[in-house]
Amino acid sequence: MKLYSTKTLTGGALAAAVAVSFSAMTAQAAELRAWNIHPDGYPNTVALDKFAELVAAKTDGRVTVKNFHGGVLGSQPDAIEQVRIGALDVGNFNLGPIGPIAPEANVVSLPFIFKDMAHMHRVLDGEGGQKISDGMAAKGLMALAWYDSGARSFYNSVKPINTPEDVAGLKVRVMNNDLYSGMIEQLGGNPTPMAFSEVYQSLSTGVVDGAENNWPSYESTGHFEVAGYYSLSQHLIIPECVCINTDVFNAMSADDQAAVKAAAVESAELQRGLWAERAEASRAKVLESGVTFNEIADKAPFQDAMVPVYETYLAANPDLVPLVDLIKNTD
Ligand code: BDP
Repeated sequence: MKLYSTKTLTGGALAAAVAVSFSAMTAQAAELRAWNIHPDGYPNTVALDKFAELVAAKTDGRVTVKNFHGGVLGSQPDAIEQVRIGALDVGNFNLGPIGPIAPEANVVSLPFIFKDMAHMHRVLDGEGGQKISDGMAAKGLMALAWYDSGARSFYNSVKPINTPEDVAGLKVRVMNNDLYSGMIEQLGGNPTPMAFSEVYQSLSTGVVDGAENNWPSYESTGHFEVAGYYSLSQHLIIPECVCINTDVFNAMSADDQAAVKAAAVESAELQRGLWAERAEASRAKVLESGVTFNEIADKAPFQDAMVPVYETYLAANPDLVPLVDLIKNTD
């Protein structure tokens, strides 16, 4: 966070700051620097711009947000660390790469844990969501609101996937998280953790055969141009956060905290609507461009193959058994 005190300002800016400080004894404008991986027009990008607009309006300019879109500030795992240590303030993060840092947040990365998006929302809005955000806040990442990210399915440049045997031998890019590597291994494939920005090139040169993602990211990245088989496995439904450095948030006045939180929640409402529209539009666009699409008639063999992934995770995190049960028992 940049704090502009009168000491660092000169000329007109100094005059303006002094004018402000007459009306508010604690006059300091805080600029939050925010990381986003997605390009212009993507639902998250539009919603983050709305967040910035709302933060400035609701705090009368005491807090502002400067968004850095398109991943220009680096990869997601790096950006998560930067927000944790306070080198950046805010990020729209997928909970996938947060899982290795905050074990509570990792439960959402257990394959097939959510039945559908509505189930995921019910969990996040209840006790489960509270446990997850408490775990994240303790690690320096306070979740202000949750964004949608649809369901992730497999795609590759070789063949349609209908059974776990179809994954066997494929090199599949995954986000940085051992759960995803375990998931691909259990299906007989070769997991390749890799930054999002490197996937297009790796698919086109054959460094990897496939990856997995939702419709909007499959489309926005152009991955559909180089990996033309999309198979509807829907194995992961991972929420995303608008996360702020915990100390930065705690240092704000109660009014500003409430304003920033409300701005994030409002931006999330916008994002969810835009997400639903974009998921449809992206799906239509890639299918029109000739992508070979298949539903998977029987997902049970994929789900059965995940038993060891759950066992390994819960053996390493026995205290999270109740949270996993809570999610499974949420209707
Ligand atoms: C997208 C997420 C983004 C991830 C990306 C990935 O919105 O945060 O970085 O997937 O696969 O769906 O890395």
